[in-house]
Amino acid sequence: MQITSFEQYQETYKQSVNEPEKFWAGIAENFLWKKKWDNVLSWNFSEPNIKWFEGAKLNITDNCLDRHLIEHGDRPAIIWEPNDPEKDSITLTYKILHERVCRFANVLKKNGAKKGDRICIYMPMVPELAIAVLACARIGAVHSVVFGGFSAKSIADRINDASCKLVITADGAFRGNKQIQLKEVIDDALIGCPTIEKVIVLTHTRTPVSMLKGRDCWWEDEVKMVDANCPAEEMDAEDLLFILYTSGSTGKPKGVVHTCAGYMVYTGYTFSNVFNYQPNEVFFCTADIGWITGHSYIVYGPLSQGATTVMFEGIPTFPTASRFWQVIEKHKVNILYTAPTAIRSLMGFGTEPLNGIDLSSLRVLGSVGEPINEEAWHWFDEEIGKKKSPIVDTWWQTETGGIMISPIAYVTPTKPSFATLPLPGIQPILVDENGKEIEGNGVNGNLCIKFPWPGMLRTTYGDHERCKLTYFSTYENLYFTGDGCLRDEDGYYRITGRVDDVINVSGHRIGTAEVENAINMHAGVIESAVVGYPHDVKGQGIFAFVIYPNLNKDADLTRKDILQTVTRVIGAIAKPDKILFVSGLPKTRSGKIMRRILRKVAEGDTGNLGDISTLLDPNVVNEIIESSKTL
Ligand code: 6R9
Repeated sequence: MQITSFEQYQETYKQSVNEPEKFWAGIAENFLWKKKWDNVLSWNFSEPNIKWFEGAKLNITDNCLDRHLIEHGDRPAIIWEPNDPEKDSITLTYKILHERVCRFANVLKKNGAKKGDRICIYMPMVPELAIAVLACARIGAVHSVVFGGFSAKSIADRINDASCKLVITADGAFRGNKQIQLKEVIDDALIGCPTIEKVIVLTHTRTPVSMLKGRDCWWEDEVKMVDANCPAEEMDAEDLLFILYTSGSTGKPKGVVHTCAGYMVYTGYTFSNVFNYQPNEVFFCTADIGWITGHSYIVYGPLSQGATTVMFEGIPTFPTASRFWQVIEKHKVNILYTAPTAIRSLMGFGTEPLNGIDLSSLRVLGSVGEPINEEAWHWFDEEIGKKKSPIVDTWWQTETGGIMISPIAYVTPTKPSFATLPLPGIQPILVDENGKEIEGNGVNGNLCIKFPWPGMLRTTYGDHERCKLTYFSTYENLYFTGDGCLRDEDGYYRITGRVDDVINVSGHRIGTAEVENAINMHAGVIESAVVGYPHDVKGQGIFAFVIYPNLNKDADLTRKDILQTVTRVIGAIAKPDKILFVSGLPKTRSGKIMRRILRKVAEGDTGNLGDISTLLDPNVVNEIIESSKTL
């Protein structure tokens, strides 16, 4: 199923559009099924109702583990690199990973988990995280992984939204020279989570934790009490595989739902093609499993293809800015998949951290999460890829399950800052505000997809109407991505960024409304408005305009207080980079905040604010501009 030439890509693409069902059925033949499908696809985008491979029976872990055992049981499945370079890395072969997943799956059963139950996972980037994810899939439980940077309140909201029954966590996590007390955060969260019956805790940082009798147990004790024999649960194609929460335009994060068969086929196919993965190569995706990139391209995609996947616990700059490059040298990484924010941050250290490090194993480079600027693209190409490794700039989303628009390594001619062309099976279209298709090349518009693909979301957990409203109602019969996009003269796509109220900070999606809600919870705050602004390393930074009439402490301390509140409510990842105290916000007569103006102020571009005559009180704008000069 690997495409090896541009002509073959063009042919395959044509076929995939003309006969999508035949195309995807052909791809699905490369996987292991307990029973094959009766029907490849039934769909409509109006409800929406999307079903792929209906009637098929499978378990994704049979595909990620069991099917590799006979021929490749001793091949490394996961190479784990710890935060501290002085500690040993760990290699789990497919045989060992299979054994440990089965054993932990039995632990889950012993603790009352069954098919269909939701399980929250809040863990550091250790092999046990991948094991926990796969063990859920093994027994048909639905995992909901929450990134280690979220607060107790965010975790509680997610646990309650999905009525989770179990939590899997660890005492703590290492991140550079910091430690995060994961169990403590979970204890705080669980005060408000009546559905949780059991908490399984892995020992990792060896920080003291409180263990509640009857509810909490140790991972290490539990695995001793069960055997390692656990046949995979037979799942229907459209049974839920996982929920992953992501931010949108409104205040409340949505639980994006992915199902078993389509997600498996799509992540496996895209992994194998986009990265041109060859047997025995080492693939290193630097994301955290708490995000979709980690789900699809650390765990499921690579493992379903029998690949060796690197899991890195640390951060690119600890203990020094050479760390990423040392990991690549040490494990002879062939394919590196990372984010523009990491590239820009490392670029800031120059080439000195690269001295004496052998990067010659690298063959393919990948980028994901946000638009990659040309400067970062060229640095990546020249300094890391030595101009011999193609860069795949992969555009996709939590909702799409896998990569959608991207070069295929060694197949698609690349162009800096362009995600280039749609993968086979993906039918993008650009539309104007009224939903009218913008045809031809050299055009700009809102990016939509007009035909289903196997990896797409099926619903938002517990609220199908919201899924319909968010993605399928803006434009009739189209999936709306929320991104703006340019199609250039060659028909190449370049993603220009979100057109909704979502900010992309270091590749993490953060809703402006979410941050505003958190700031508004702070005592003394009357109202706030949050916008994104260009940031050299993070891509976008968070700028908050806050009405706080009685500044009785000094402004700096109040700013820090507000940051504390945001950290409590959402997590440290949502902390504004800048807070400006203002006495009013620019509102229209109908009471809507004119964010366009605030964005200009945040960018420092106040020369031409456009028409402000519809504002209730145009004076507010001058005042905001004046005080912004004091920041
Ligand atoms: C995989 C992931 C999705 C949003 C998406 C877009 C931005 C992702 C990009 C990109 C430009 C790329 N995005 N990849 N923008 N070029 N190669 O990141 O999922 O966290 O859901 O974010 O990220 O704005 O809509 P997710």
